[in-house]
Amino acid sequence: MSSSWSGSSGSGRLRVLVDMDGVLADFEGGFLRKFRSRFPAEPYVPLEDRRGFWVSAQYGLLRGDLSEKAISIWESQNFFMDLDPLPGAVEAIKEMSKMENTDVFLCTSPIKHYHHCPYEKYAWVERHLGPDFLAQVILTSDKTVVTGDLLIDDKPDIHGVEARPAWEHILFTACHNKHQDLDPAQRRLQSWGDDWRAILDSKRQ
Ligand code: DGP
Ligand code: MG
Repeated sequence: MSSSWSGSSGSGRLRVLVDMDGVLADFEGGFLRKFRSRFPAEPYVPLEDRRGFWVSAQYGLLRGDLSEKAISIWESQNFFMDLDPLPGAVEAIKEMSKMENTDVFLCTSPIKHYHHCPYEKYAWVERHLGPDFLAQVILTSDKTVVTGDLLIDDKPDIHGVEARPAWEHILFTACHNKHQDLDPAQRRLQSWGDDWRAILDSKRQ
């Protein structure tokens, strides 16, 4: 690390913000499994045909009333709690958080139907990452106001009240964004098997 580098925090430490749904937790796989189990007679979108971030929008195009049915899945109790970790996610976050001069926060937007989601996100973190990680959870509907060097997130367009967020957005590849053309400057992390350590190192220069 160069001696002049101070990071977005000004502390010389690298601050990494990591999204949960679609990056640590398999939202798309969990959704499809529960949708098919609750509505076995209804059409569905196989993961390889998913396009666009909003699941409900694509289901609404398939048939108008399917949008509401899709929403009812992630508004149900235990939806967020039951999501499986994505391959390698837990191991990567645990390793990242033990790296020298590195602070890791989980930065996630809860759905507005708040009856289960916020509680279950904390419970998920406790179950899969351990109770010490609970202090690293940031629930926000606007990630642009959170300061960090990197935001690893599967949502292609992240906007909010801060026009120039401090972080560089690393697009985490997901079924809904893998076909999408990016701005040439934007970087992707294809999976947790991809070289996330090199991306972190590139920000320490
Ligand atoms: P994040 O991964 O932090 O960007 O959170 C986005 C949340 O939105 C996540 O819980 C997934 C959820 N989501 C996905 N598709 C839709 C949708 O069509 N409508 C709503 N309300 N939420 C959706
Ligand atoms: Mg996400």
